[in-house]
Formats: sequence, structure tokens, C-alpha cells
Amino acid sequence: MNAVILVDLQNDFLPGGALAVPTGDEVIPVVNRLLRHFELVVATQDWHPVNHVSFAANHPGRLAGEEIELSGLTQMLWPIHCVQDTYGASLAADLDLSRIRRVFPKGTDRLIDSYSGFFDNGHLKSTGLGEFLRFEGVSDCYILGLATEYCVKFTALDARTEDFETHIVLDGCRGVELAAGDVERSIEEMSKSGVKIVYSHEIVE
Ligand code: VGL
Ligand code: ZN
Repeated sequence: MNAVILVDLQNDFLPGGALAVPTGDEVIPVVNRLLRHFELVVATQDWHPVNHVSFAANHPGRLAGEEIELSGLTQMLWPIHCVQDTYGASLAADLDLSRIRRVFPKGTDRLIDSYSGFFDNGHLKSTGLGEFLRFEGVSDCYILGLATEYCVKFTALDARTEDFETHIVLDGCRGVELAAGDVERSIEEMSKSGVKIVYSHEIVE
């Protein structure tokens, strides 16, 4: 069975949001059109406590865009975003929410970040997404959302290691592109790991 995983389609990642992904809003109509063709739709939701370690504001003297070492992991520092129970953390209003069966929060532990919808960045705890998809009999995951080279990429790589056939719907994704070429490199990395790159028109006529 096919499932769609919508990654972090939240107000803070849309233009005007705290961690806006350029033209991120353009994926919403693509997503809504695609959803009608899938039996099972799940979503991930970046859902941080206000004192989260990924926020530059919680590291005096540090700025967003800098990297630090945290328990052996490299952590990019971000502006405050997707704080639990705020408007910024809410799923995009124009999204067809009625089609989403279950939402998986991530990044809820203040001490570790979580780009993937399956595990935190240290692969210490599961969000339950993999178990849920297996229980539902899913074989193939179609992944769309924000941002291509962070949460989409890590969700796709984990979907592969969790043994799902994994497809990225590229026109349903947008990247941050902090450094030129980041998005392109992330696509190559996904391809090399066995993730299939597809476009929505190949799925929906
Ligand atoms: C994301 C940075 C920080 C994402 C989430 O959804 O790609 N990026 N938190
Ligand atoms: Zn985050």
C-alpha cells in the first residue's frame, strides 16, 4: 500500500514565518491535488518547547546559521520556530487537513533536534511513524514538504533504512538553501541511498 508523508507543512516554514522556506507556499496546491489519490496520509509536525537546544536564542553569543557540537552531534542553530501550541507551529491553513489520518510531532525533547519524522537526530527514540506505517501495511512512502535538505531528506533516508520503497515528490518540496547547492546535494544523497525522485504529474494526471 502507498502512503504519503507530509513533512512540516507549518506556518513558520511558509513565507512570513519564523524560518521561512522561499516559495514554500507553492507546494500546498501540489499537496492538496496529490492527497486525493492516496488512501493513507500522515504528517510530521516540528513541535519544539521554547527552551529547545536548536534555537540560537538559547545559546548566548550564538547566531542562527552557526553550528555547534551537542553530545557528539553537529547542531545547526535556528531562529525560534515551531514552538508548541503557537500559530507558527500549526499546519498550514490551506492544507486539506481532512485527509490526514495522523500527525507525528517531532523535536519535542528540548535536548535533541529531530529532522526526520521517524527518529531524533541521534536515532535514540522513534516517533512511532515507522511502526504505524508497518502496522497499516504500507510498502511505499511518497514524501513531500519542507525543507528539502533538512526534514524531507532525513525523513526519506530513514524511510529507506526502515525498508520502505521511498519516493520524493520533488515539485512538492522546497529547500532553505543556506549555502548554494545544498538542495542539489541533498537530492543526490537521497538518490544514492535508493530514494526515487518523482514529480506529481507522474502520479496525478
Ligand atoms: C526544519 C530546520 C529546523 C525542517 C525543522 O522542517 O526542515 N529545518 N527545524
Ligand atoms: Zn525545528
